[in-house]
Amino acid sequence: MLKVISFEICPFVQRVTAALEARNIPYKVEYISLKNKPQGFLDISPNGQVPVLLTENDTALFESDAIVEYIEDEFGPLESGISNEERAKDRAWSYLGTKNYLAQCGAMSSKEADTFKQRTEKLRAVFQKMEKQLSGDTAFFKSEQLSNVDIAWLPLLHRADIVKAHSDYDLLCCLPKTQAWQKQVLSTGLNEKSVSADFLERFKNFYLTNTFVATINENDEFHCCTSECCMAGCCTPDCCSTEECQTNYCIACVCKDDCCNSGCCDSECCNVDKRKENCCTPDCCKK
Ligand SMILES: N[C@@H](CCC(=O)N[C@@H](CS)C(=O)NCC(=O)O)C(=O)O
Repeated sequence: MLKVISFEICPFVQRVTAALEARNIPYKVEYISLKNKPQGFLDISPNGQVPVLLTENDTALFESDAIVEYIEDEFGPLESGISNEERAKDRAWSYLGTKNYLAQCGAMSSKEADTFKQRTEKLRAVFQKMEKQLSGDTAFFKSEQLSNVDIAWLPLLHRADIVKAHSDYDLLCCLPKTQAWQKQVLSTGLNEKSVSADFLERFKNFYLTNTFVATINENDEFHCCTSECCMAGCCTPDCCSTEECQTNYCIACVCKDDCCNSGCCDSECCNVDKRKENCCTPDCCKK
């Protein structure tokens, strides 16, 4: 049987186990300590990192990208009839997610507000790209069928969900299509099937204890504006009081244009497209 050498809260491992779970492929898991790596592990893992997949032939595969591609080659794709171009695009969107696993770990581990802010702004910029890419008309990334991209982003979406449930911080604030996608991906149950039974406890001990994110409360600037205007991806005049503009993600994080960074929008920002992307509404616009 396949064996995954693992560390309980590693997102790269979770991507691999989710790819196996999505195909119903049986596997065993061996957990190791990353602080005290066993020599047997170091002998088969050239980068000294998990995941390592031991195949049926006892061949050790490392690097999660390569392992996931092996799983697809060996056990078949999640979707059939994918062209080479589409596969390349899917890989690129997958990599955009996986290259940000460590950014999310870093943001969640931040001890200070400033560090947290810098790190989450970078991470949110990636989620904003996803928000533009999602059509909003399909359950999963491209269609009604789960794809490699959904699996690659699952660890990010899963962790964002746990953080939101246990602190007052929503990484996906004001990103309604990404939120809907998160819900669909998590509704598959793959998030829970792909981690250990004590994952939540370990995750909370590591990321939600003595970290800045754990201290966020409903009154501070990191709290998401959950009013309907914000959830619609655009703010109404009610949201756009100067104070709201400065303190809510509703404005602060969604608007990236110079005109918007001033806290409110000028008339040039207020064409229909910009309004969809940003928080500009005619009523909040100053000439
Ligand atoms: N590029 C690697 C990254 C894997 C990785 O960063 N694993 C972490 C745990 S999440 C690790 O093993 N860290 C121990 C170390 O780097 O010494 C992959 O995609 O497999």
